[in-house]
Amino acid sequence: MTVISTSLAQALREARLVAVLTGAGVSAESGVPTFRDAQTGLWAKYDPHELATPAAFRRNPKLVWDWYAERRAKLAEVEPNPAHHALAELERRVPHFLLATQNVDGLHARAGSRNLVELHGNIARVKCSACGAIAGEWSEPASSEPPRCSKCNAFLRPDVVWFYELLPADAQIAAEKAAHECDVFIVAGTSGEVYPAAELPQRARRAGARVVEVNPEPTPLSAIAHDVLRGPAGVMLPALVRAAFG
Ligand code: BJW
Ligand code: ZN
Repeated sequence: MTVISTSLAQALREARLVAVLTGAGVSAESGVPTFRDAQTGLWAKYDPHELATPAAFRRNPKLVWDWYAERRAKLAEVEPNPAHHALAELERRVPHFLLATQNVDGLHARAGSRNLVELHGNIARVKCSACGAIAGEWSEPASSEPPRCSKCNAFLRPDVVWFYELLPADAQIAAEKAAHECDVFIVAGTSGEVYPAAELPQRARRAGARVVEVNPEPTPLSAIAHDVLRGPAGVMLPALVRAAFG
């Protein structure tokens, strides 16, 4: 496990703006499966193109709806872990902070993160697949087919971002601005394989930020990180906040 350098602790203490990008690995210790991890990942069992694309939903709305309903039900049983809490604590310790998450599980907000953007949406919300009307939060059990929009009668779908879809513009703009302006950029628990989120640490690096990766495994982003903390986020993020702020 990596030791946190005094220079990294000092950089965090002196940072005016800290930006963070998180991925599924940050929720792994809460018991939420990641996407690409070989044994436990969601896509060890399912083909993403069967489930996380607009075409997949058009082809088989019930299959896709049920997959999300099942994940939503499991999320009701999990809690934020020390990684989520450490990021909420870091936000309280630095002058300016933005957390951009690819996670749709809502655990950062539940841990108390405030300046938070959800790049890939939120699994708790549903919207119309045709007119886009937001139908609010959904907690009903799976039914024989997906529910229908009250305005146009098309199927409702989870308010998440599938492959080939644009990210919510306000979230993406806020994340890009923070990447350009931050002093320290922390990228935690993501394989760095999905764009445009994976561009954020690269943009931060080009703009002069100190880039810190937290991940037990190497990723394509390891090469651009100034500091690589090789360990679970639930251990390394609390250690990082402790090293900087005691
Ligand atoms: C731990 C840990 C612990 C484990 N502690 N760490 C070719 C065809 C089609 C599209 C493209 C293409 N080439 C490029 C594209 C663009 C595409 C893309 O990037 N594809 C790549 C796969 C190549 N991107 C898009 O389509 C995006 N939209 C877009 O670009 O629009 C413009 C466009 C329009 C038209 C055509 C093309 C482009 C949208 C991307 C949306 C991604 N959506 C998903 C599903 C969300 C809903 C849901 O939850 O079901 O988002 S996919 C999935 O991947 C999910 C995640 O947020 C995202 C990232 O995954 P993440 O979080 O990194 O998880 P993993 O599992 O990959 O990694 C976990 C990591 O944790 C690992 O590194 C572990 O080591 C680590 N770890 N334990 C710390 N304890
Ligand atoms: Zn509608």
